[in-house]
Amino acid sequence: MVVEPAFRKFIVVVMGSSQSGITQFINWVSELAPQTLPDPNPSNTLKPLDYGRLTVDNANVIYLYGLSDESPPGAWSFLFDRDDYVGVISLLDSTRFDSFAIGKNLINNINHDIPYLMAANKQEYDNAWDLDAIRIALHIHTTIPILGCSTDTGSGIQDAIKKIVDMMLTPDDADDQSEDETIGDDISAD
Ligand SMILES: Nc1nc2c(ncn2[C@@H]2O[C@H](COP(=O)(O)OP(=O)(O)OP(=O)(O)O)[C@@H](O)[C@H]2O)c(=O)[nH]1
Ligand SMILES: [Mg+2]
Repeated sequence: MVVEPAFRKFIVVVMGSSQSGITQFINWVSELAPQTLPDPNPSNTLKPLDYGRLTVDNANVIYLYGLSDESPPGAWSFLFDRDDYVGVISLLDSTRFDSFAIGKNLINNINHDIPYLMAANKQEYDNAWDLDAIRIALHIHTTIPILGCSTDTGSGIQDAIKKIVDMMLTPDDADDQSEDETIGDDISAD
């Protein structure tokens, strides 16, 4: 008898500063035409979030949600509060130091049992910070992956998705991260 594998739903929240490339990231990965979801609050004052989906196979589907600092995670807390696998990609604009600080502060506001990695976008620019420099500047512990990517060329995006899915499937990594919450020291971009 053939046993069908259990269906798995992966939630990937892509968070970062405005203009870091969140919309392009999600649209690059997603099999759907570009989509957004409206603010769930009655006031509807927040920016809609980007939404996408990637069907890996019959048993594994990745749902992507994009939050920027204009759509703070608090308003979308239901995304992080579910039984599905949840992981976060913190998207940084590698050409802008202020984007690093915002990305890090957004990460500080989520439950650190959730696995996360940093994706340094716009790496193809000559003035892009390299990954080691970003790690040093932000005091990111070596247990947190920092991957380079470009949502213009597509380089590094699949690697980031694969990595965050791996991290969701290996909760021990998340435990390691939670012990390293010191990476979450607030920093300012001035
Ligand atoms: N060269 C280059 N440009 C990029 C890259 N990613 C995004 N951009 C550009 O950066 C700008 C912002 O990209 P978006 O995907 O709209 O970024 P966002 O974070 O969704 O921005 P907002 O929703 O407006 O806050 C656009 O002009 C993109 O074309 C990249 O990897 N390389
Ligand atoms: Mg956008």
